[in-house]
Amino acid sequence: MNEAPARLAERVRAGDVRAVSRLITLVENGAPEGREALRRLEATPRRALVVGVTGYPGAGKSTLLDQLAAAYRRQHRKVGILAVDTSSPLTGGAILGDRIRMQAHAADEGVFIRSMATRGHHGGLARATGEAILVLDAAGYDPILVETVGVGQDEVEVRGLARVVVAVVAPGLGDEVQAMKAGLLEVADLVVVNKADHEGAEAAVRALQDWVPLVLRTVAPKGEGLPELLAALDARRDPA
Ligand SMILES: Nc1nc2c(ncn2[C@@H]2O[C@H](COP(=O)(O)OP(=O)(O)OP(=O)(O)O)[C@@H](O)[C@H]2O)c(=O)[nH]1
Ligand SMILES: [Mg+2]
Repeated sequence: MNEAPARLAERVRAGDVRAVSRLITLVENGAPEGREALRRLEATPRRALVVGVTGYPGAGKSTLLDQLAAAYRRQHRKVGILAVDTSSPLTGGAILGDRIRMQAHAADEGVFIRSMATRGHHGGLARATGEAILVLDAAGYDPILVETVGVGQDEVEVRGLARVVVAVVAPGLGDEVQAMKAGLLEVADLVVVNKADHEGAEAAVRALQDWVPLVLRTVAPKGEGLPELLAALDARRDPA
């Protein structure tokens, strides 16, 4: 009987960052010992608030995640961030970009950041990301923030994984309202009109209010609107 998976699971449960990282890699690669360690974690109660953040490229998802992570750190919570990259031509640069923008948290042991490439496999987001969420949850990360680009199936799959889904749009990125009618709005619990410092933000908010119960405005780099977003997310936590 191989004891390595049991030990790995134990280290994950103890919050060992390297074990978390290693297990996610094993699971991504479909390694049997990864599956075995994961199986041992499945009985761990799921506690984390899982937040899906989706929206079109460049809307400001990563900037917003960065601000959310900073705010949660001030509350002394361990934050997990999964940036899902579908490696489509549209999002090919996402991994590097996310890493660079997240460097502020690189030295912080309380923030775990991982880019996940689903490499275009159908359903890949749900499988690999769902398993990574389980690992982070078992290791005590709460909240777990998952960034996906809302240009395909990803936002639908993230709906199945997240307790709350935030759709991020920006005014002036084209016909975002029409585009959102096509799918993003169906999966979103709330919509954030980011880049509210840009022209057209007010009109975007008004148009969206007809479609979703909650529309917030943010200027992510300045942290404007962040307290309202944090409150909206907290309201969706399960009662303890
Ligand atoms: N003026 C303004 N710029 C912003 C705002 N939020 C983000 N940006 C800028 O918009 C650009 C894109 O922001 P990101 O956070 O990378 O957007 P993203 O949605 O994560 O992009 P992808 O991951 O590539 O889809 C960056 O240059 C940000 O600095 C905002 O509220 N106002
Ligand atoms: Mg991004």
